Amino acid sequence: MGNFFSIFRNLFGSREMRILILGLDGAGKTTILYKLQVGEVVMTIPTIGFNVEQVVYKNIKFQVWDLGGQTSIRPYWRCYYSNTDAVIYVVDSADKDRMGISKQELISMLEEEELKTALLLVLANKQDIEGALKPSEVAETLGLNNLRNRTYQICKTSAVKGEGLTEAMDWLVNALQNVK
Ligand SMILES: Nc1nc2c(ncn2[C@@H]2O[C@H](COP(=O)(O)OP(=O)(O)OP(=O)(O)O)[C@@H](O)[C@H]2O)c(=O)[nH]1
Ligand SMILES: [Mg+2]
Repeated sequence: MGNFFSIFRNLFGSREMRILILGLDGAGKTTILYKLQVGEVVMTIPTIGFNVEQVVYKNIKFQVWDLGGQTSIRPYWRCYYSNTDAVIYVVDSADKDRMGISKQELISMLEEEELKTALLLVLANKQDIEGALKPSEVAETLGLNNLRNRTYQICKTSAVKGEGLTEAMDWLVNALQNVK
């Protein structure tokens, strides 16, 4: 029966994709979520716990989980890993001091068994800030070149200006369709 239903679901493409948005506090996760959902920049406060919203993009339904990134909240990220199709990992490209911590959190997340097949979209966010690291520099600092057995992409974004999000989501939609 399970198989029958999954074939059915795939045929109609109606399964919601489960996406996690992760990254350090202040990276811009909640801003990105609402920019995707309502197309507007919403005033945010630090997320204590999580926000979950449905986002429809190119006829695909995404259930997007935006988890708070503060140090005390990060240990709870793993409670949300099961059945995740993709992780959007958001980096504040201007926060050079914490790039190392961001890398550590990314690596320990990717080591989790439950995320073994999840796609990875890294957003080098806050590109509008002068002196922000370029996407290639963010990729290098995070060690993305060393990733093995992982479908990933890095995209530059400015959530407040709404730049780069379409390109990033297009990559995600394509990549998700390819693994179906
Ligand atoms: N300049 C600039 N500021 C941004 C950008 N994206 C988000 N911000 C600002 O960064 C601050 C933090 O954004 P949030 O979206 O709340 O960050 P968060 O990742 O959800 O943080 P936590 O909920 O604490 O984990 C807010 O003041 C945003 O307006 C961007 O692309 N450029
Ligand atoms: Mg938030």
